Amino acid sequence: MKILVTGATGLVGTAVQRVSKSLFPEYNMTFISSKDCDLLDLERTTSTFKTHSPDCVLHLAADVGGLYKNMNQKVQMYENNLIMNYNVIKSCYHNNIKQLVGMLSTCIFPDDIEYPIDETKLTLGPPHASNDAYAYAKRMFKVQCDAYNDQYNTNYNCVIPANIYGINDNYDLNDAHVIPALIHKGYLARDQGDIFEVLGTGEPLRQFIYSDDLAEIILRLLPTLNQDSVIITNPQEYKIKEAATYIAEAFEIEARLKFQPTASDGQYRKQASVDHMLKLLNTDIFQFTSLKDGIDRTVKHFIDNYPNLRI
Ligand code: NAP
Ligand code: GFB
Repeated sequence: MKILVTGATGLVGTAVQRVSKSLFPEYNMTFISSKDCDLLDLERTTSTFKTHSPDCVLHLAADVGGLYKNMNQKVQMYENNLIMNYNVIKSCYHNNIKQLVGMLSTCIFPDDIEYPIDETKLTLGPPHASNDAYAYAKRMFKVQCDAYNDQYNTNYNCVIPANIYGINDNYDLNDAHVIPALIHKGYLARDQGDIFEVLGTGEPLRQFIYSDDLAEIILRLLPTLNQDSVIITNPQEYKIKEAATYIAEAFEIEARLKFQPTASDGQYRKQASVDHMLKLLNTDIFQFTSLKDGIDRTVKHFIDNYPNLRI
């Protein structure tokens, strides 16, 4: 199976590179980043897909960020993701590529909803205001995939992760997701003897999936994915304060942990069900990396590779 992967240099892209080499040698994988092809350029994207002519495009590339990037850069998050996704779908169809797998996120589901979230609930209401621009761009990806599947009988679908973390993340102090942002802050606090500031109350709940676990599940499901989408995450929920405490312990700065309760908490909860994922995996358990182990591994990689990371 010849698979072309966009977003190769990213958190998930590098995890797919590692995991495919070790666990899925039978897959013929090609990885591209924006240096190989700017997905905002339709002509370039169509010609790149024609050159590789894969059986499947695994579309990981996106303009991605945490709560604060989503609140402060709504225009960029909407336009870049809408255009990239539009170009990828058009280029797949133009080149008669049989399968496309794209990435949504559990944060794009309605905020006011009965938990757990499942794949049928995506359009039951508006997403949380903190990331509505990004969320609607992602929802439009699914609308366009469904339209092609309906009209041209294509096999374009989406996987829907919760919050992902792991090595090679984006650690930008303002734009990153919570775990990489706090790992960067923890590193600086330890070295500069500063307080370790966690924004918000620490009370919101999140499901976190380690990047290599996500990559393994996507690669295991890839050959059987059909037109409906599937939520993929470690189902365990953690308070932000629990994740922050694991990070403080990894840097041995527990005494310096301080919350900034006046800062935004963002969405309080987005608990999603993994029933469909387990059914597709044909199992009732998957051995996920624990949040503590995943954070310890990511902190060690950060310390060993600082500053040659996306900081
Ligand atoms: P990431 O680390 O920020 O990586 C994004 C990738 O997209 C990078 O490799 C980047 O390549 C590429 N990219 C950005 N703009 C591009 C362009 N114009 N043309 C070509 N490539 C471009 O993101 P990630 O965390 O791996 O996310 C992967 C996917 O999972 C995304 O679709 C995201 O929406 C989704 N997702 C992420 C999370 C999360 O918590 N991280 C949660 C749910 C869903 P360059 O480095 O060359 O620019
Ligand atoms: O991962 P995160 O930035 O985004 O997590 P979301 C935000 C939560 O972590 C909020 C707390 O409760 C914040 O108050 N937090 C504490 C921090 N300290 C920090 C910090 O230093 N940086 C950050 N970023 N948060 C995102 C969506 O929502 O979920 C994206 O906006 C994406 O679109 C992602 O889909 C998966 O989990 O709130």
